[in-house]
Amino acid sequence: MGIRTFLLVCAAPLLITGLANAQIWLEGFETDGEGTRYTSTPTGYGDTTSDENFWGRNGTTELTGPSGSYWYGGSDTDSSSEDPVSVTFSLGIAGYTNLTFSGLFAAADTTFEFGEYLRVSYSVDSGAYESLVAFERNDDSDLTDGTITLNPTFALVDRSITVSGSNLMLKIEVSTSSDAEIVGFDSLQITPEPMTLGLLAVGGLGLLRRRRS
Ligand SMILES: [Ca+2]
Ligand SMILES: [Ca+2]
Repeated sequence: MGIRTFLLVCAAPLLITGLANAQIWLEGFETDGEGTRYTSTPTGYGDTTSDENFWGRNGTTELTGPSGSYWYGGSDTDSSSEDPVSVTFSLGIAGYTNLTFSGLFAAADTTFEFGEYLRVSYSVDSGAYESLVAFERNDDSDLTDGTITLNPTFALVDRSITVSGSNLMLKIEVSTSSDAEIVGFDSLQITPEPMTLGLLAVGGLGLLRRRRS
């Protein structure tokens, strides 16, 4: 084994570990990204220090356990000019096929009515939006996706996305009808799935093998 191959073999695990930790995207709302990192409809409104009638960044402790100080969300959103309200994110995903979406989600422990929700959907290269995760009102007046029931402490939610394209649009839509109905999300992330990394690793080893033969 030549010294160059030896160094490549030594570096491969570090490279793969690095890729495993590499997020394609992270949005934590610690600074205002309206119009640059995301687009809200209507444009984010309300005071970041108030939990009443808002759609945008919020720094209150009405929802607990966000990442950092700020999260994004809303309450009484049907009193705005739009219902549902939404926020969209545009990401470059060229070269990736198996992705994981994850985020922290929470909702104040209150009485939601039927027809109120927090939904996350996605679109690849301007195609139709498809549902990724949908928290809908159940018989107990909570918002749930059937597995995770939202409560005032942020909980981790993740989903796999298989994609083929160069642009991924993520859209979060919310419909609620009172100041007490606060929903929020934070630390939204897209990471490559382990399968993708495994293939990269196999591809890398194949390259080394060819170099050695
Ligand atoms: Ca945050
Ligand atoms: Ca309501």
